[in-house]
Amino acid sequence: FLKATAVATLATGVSAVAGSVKAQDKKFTIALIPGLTTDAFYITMRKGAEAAAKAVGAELVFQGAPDFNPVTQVPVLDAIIAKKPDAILIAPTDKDQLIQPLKKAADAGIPVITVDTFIGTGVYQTGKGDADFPLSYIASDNLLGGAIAARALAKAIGEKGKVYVSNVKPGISTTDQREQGFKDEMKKYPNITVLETQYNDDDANKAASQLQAVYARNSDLDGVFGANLFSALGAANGVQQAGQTGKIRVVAFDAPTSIVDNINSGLVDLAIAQHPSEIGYFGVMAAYAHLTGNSIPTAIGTGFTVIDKSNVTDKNVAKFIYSD
Ligand code: T6T
Repeated sequence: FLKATAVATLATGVSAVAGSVKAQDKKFTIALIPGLTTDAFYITMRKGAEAAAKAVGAELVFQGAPDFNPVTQVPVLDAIIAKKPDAILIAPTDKDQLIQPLKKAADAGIPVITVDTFIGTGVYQTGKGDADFPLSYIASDNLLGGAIAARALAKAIGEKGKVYVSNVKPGISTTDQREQGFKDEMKKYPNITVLETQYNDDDANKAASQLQAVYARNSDLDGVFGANLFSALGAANGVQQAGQTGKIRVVAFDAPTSIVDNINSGLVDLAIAQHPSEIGYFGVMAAYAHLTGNSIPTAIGTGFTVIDKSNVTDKNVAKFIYSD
């Protein structure tokens, strides 16, 4: 009799546990819409997101456009909304133009979290304005990144001379903030002139031609800040094509694999590596926490690793080089 009771209790216990596991274990589908698909930054972000999805048993859907442009990103977003995922993580390609398209997702009851870039002011859940509805913003501190770049470039050129920012286009929260952080910090260097920003539309070839054009107009050009992967890559190529390696100094945002050679050759002084994998990981974790009834922070800041000749071979640094 005793034995039978024990078995019955055990059996009840097991089914209770199985029941609760089942209730919590709904397989969530989390969509990640990058700024563009063919960018080592977002490829690396996807890896972090996949790792987190695996850890919580969620399915990750990664879908994006081939270029960094609201015109191509919005249709991808619409297609994702139509599939009704449990949550959307997105790097909005414009601060304003993605507000209404994302509002459609929120109105359809799909939680929205922005990763890397933000909409509106990037301050969410305030109850104010038309762009506070995303639950969280998970990204690097781009103002700080711009300031780090300015200090590094100022140091490289001996705190005097002419520099400019090679940037994507206005309206992107990340690159706007990097430029702002850079220019604010440069105000501390009275002997440095910051020339007009050159916008390349995320096209490295255009950034390379612009470098040569700026140099043609300013034979005393001392440095350039490449405010994202393609801007930096292109500006560095432009410096090399102009035969100015080591003379026109380059500070790069982002760290694709090619940055290693460029640092070793002296073409690039320093690269500010973001931690895209961390952004993806915490993006999925934040979505999962929300979906399972937990509150989440409205902003999560991720780190940087500054890479230069002195540490590029250190494996704790090299691990932040982006995946191809
Ligand atoms: O710099 C990243 C990202 O942070 C930015 O928003 C857009 O450009 C990159 O994806 C690099 O290409």
